[in-house]
Amino acid sequence: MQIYGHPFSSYTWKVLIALYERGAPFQFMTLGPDHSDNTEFVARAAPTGQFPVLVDRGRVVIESAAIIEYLDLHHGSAPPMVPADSCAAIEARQMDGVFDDYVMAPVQRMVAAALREEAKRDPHVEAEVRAALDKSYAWLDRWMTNRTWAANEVFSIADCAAAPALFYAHWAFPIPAAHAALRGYRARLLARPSIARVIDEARPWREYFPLRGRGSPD
Ligand SMILES: N[C@@H](CCC(=O)N[C@@H](CS)C(=O)NCC(=O)O)C(=O)O
Repeated sequence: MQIYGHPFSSYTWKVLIALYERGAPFQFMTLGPDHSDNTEFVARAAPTGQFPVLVDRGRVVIESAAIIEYLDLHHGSAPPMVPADSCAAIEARQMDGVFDDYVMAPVQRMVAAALREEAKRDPHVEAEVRAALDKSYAWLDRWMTNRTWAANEVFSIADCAAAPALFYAHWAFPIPAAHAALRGYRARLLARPSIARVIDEARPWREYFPLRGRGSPD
């Protein structure tokens, strides 16, 4: 099995965390200017060349959530990242979507704005992203009160999504100290071995994070 991605990419982390949790062996196919054949493959495999992409015995799977569900079915031995019980699966998928759409997406919007040349930057992006994250942080702080993990009190796809989303979001727009439940959850995520591993593997690329001057990653 091959995974195309980049060690610093949030959605690659999401899948790597599931792979490390499940102890599934794989070959990592790094993307970037030094690996143009990998980059060309991904450009054809996914609609906008987004990653990660999984290739397994000729089958190509795109989208981090679908890749994680594929791993549950075919690779590794841990409990599934999307619970087998359909009711529990709804909560896991719900929280996966919350972290992707309401935490990671605003951060990606801010990253894209920061990468644009200054004269072409939309001056409203920062305030809009901050407002979106303020709402998400407050909602998530209430959700995480009296919870250990984001869904069903077991580690799941929701936590795979939460780890990169909260790692980068807090670095760019620190979570207020008053949101103790959310900050505690982020700390729990960062201490989990599968997540500590992706964070460590990404350290060499930290200087490329365009919002790096705004806060502290750890
Ligand atoms: N919905 C996709 C999002 C993937 C995504 O946004 N990946 C980023 C890297 S972290 C990417 O490919 N960015 C470049 C692009 O969209 O062209 C998923 O869940 O896999």
